[in-house]
Amino acid sequence: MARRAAGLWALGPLLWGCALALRGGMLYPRESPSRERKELGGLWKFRADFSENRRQGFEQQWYRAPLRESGPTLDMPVPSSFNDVGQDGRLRGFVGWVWYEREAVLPQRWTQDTHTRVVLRIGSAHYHAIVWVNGVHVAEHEGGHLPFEVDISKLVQVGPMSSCRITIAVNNTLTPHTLPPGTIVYETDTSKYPNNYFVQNTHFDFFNYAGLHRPVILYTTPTAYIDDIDVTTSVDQGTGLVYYQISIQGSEHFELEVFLWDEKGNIVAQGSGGRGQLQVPNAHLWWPYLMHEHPAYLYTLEARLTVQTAAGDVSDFYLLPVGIRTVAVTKNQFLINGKPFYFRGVNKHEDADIRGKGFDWPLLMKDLNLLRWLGANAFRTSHYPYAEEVMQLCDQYGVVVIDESPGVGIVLSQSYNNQSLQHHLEVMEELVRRDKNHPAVVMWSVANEPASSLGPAGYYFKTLIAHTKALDPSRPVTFVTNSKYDADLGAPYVDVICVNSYFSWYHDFGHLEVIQLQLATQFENWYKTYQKPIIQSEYGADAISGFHHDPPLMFSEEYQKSLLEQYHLVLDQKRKEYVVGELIWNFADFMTDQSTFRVLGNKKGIFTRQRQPKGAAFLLRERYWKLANETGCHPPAEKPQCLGKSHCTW
Ligand code: BDP
Repeated sequence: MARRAAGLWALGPLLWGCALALRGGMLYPRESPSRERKELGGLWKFRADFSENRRQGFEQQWYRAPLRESGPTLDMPVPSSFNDVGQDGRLRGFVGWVWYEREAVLPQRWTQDTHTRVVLRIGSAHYHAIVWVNGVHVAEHEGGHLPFEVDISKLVQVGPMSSCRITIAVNNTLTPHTLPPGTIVYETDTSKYPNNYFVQNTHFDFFNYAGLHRPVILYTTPTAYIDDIDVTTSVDQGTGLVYYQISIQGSEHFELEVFLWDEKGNIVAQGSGGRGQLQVPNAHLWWPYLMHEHPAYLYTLEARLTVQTAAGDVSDFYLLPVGIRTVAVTKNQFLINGKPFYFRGVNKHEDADIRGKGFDWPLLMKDLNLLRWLGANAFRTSHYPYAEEVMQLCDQYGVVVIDESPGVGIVLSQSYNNQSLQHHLEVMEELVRRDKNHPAVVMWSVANEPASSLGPAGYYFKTLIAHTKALDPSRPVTFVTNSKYDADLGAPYVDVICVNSYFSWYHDFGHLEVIQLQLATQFENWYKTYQKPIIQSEYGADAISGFHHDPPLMFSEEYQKSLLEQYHLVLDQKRKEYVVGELIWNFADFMTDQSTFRVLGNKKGIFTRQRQPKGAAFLLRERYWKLANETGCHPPAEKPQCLGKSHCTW
């Protein structure tokens, strides 16, 4: 990796070429004069393998011939979770292998020009995926939230063929060594359960939606191509410094030119070679929403590769958005571009009616518009990495992101062994590889509420956090803890402490009057022990939209509002000292497993699952705009009404 700018937390040496063990880059497939892309969205053929051992598909080799030849198929939309699309209850809770298949028609040039590389990229397949092209096994990937890809040129460039059959088998089973972990429990009491009866148990609070959740894309590059770009930035007296490192595959002899374009289309800096530094005098910095009248300024780094071949010059072009900004942490502040930044925001889930965790543009825009309406400037990708398209939009709108791994629900002692740690390290590598260039991402979160008091947890988290810092010394690292765990083994190693607490919800039911005392004690204890900035990374209460009761009772909209108000009183004191942010749990109601604790899901949203506001949304909106105004609110010129520089609203 390229040299990353040092922040104040970066006590260790800066690492040049700190190696990701992963091979190859994971640049987002963008069109350019040398690259084409074809999205394979729409209806795929689908079948769940209901056989007892769930292995009939492998035994009968369903990938060898079109899926319809081995039995009946359903039409399944991609991207989408498969669970809520149909009327079959068995499919909703299905555990095991499901099979997807799609024929893709390829442009003739892709199949005939052997200087073209054809790549198949799967944005997210939850959880374990195996891929065949025309019946040939091409890839396998573990992990439900990060992309993987494979070069399929050799398979599609074999004759006058213009289509290819893509088969993807996806298994949603979670084990103690997956992320998130889970267990399969066989019930053997035949007086209570049928033969071979098993259930999937998990220790997290969201529904284990599965399927092809994000776009499946075919794209091309020349055979000599730009494989990865790594950009970090810093600022020296108004001059923006952009460090880049570019890796090339397919040729040892090449020329590489680099141009940095501003938003008006002017070249402001240029360089050459695989590694270098660009200087941008009077740089426009990337600022979060409402912190500057032109937030989220993005330059474009254009990499131009030229390779001389017997057949003439071959070029590859890649355009990467670049935001110039710095991030640093002191013992009581989080600084963006040297200014104190207070996270006013939400925790989200990728979750909606029908599509489950399937990526959806209208939903993404609606959520972003709601965040801006709230005056929020940040969210945490609780509890797994979100779609790349989400991160791109955050770059464009100035929404700051705490980027979280799927390390949620790690509470079993079996999950604290080398196998699990190794997988967690790899997932962090995949996450950093994918998201390292997003200016919106200001911090990595390695886990949420693990059982850190278990013996081997100390070594596990020390290693994990150190590894993440080594992968990316330019960003702070956090670990989200829950005040209910008294021994916390992650906190000594992180840069920022993120604490979740549910006072007057999971205990002291209905007693809103204890919140102020308990919350103040929570903050004081953490700060006294660690002297690090603290984010209230979760707090909230369930409210069923339309349930009212005054004086406030649990589950009413009034209770949710009053609980937030009590938290805010303490946050308003502590943010003057060392609390650097507050993230409500949750942005919207979301689906969970069924239990007596949940009424058609978790209802702690300030919006319903359909994104309609509860009373708490208006409360939070007032608060967030007030906080924004306090620090001198800068509404983007064309957007909210501004009543003078220091008073604006949406
Ligand atoms: C927190 C978890 C979150 C849950 C929330 C809740 O981090 O995933 O959804 O509790 O219970 O502890 O609502």
